[in-house]
Amino acid sequence: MASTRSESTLVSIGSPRRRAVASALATALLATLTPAAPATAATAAGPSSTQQAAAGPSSVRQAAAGTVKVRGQVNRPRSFTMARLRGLPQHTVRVRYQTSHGAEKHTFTGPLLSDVLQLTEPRIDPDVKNAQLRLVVTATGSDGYRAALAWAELDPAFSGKKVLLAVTQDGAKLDEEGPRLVVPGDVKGGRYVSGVVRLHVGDTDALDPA
Ligand SMILES: Nc1nc2c(c(=O)[nH]1)N[C@H]1C(S)=C(S)[C@@H](COP(=O)(O)O)O[C@H]1N2
Ligand SMILES: [Mo]
Repeated sequence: MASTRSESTLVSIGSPRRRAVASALATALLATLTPAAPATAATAAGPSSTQQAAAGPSSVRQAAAGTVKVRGQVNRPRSFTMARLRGLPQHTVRVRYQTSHGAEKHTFTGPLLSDVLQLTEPRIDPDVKNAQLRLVVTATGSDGYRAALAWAELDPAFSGKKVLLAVTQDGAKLDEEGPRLVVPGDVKGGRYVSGVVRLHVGDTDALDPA
């Protein structure tokens, strides 16, 4: 119960993850705009989205959030802006999941994670049977939060589910905090990583070379 209790304690003062993401964004913004200024004002007050919008031009906000780097076992490592993610074929999913603060029900839109990753050309050995099933993908948020998926889970042809890198939640753009991993079918919300800044494609052969 220890982990549940600590999560509940945080929840009692608000939404810890949103605060963490917003706080990281505000700190990055402050560092960009006023490098010498201490971040105490923004972190103590908890920045509102209005304050963030008023803080500077959109180019500054873009630099702080909304760009996803893809690295690892890929032939073409690259970054995706929110605009680029919106330019890919868009899918819509309606999902529900459980959190420490109750049940959540949301509609997300965005590209399939598999479509995003295919553009980076994951290295798959054609001489190994179902080599793609050996791959794992991690998604990391701006707060360092991370969750892993096996390749088969994010391949809609395999799992039958649409795993998204969502750019909207309930019709609202996620441009401020960045895209969100959406894993339909997950009972708990833990893999709905918010503010994704990095995707890593890994080969499990490196973990178990035998
Ligand atoms: N970046 C980031 N994403 C995160 C978390 C986090 O701490 N950081 N918490 C996860 C957990 S444990 C849950 S239950 C859900 C909560 O989703 P909600 O904010 O839509 O309720 O977000 C997930 N995504
Ligand atoms: Mo959670």
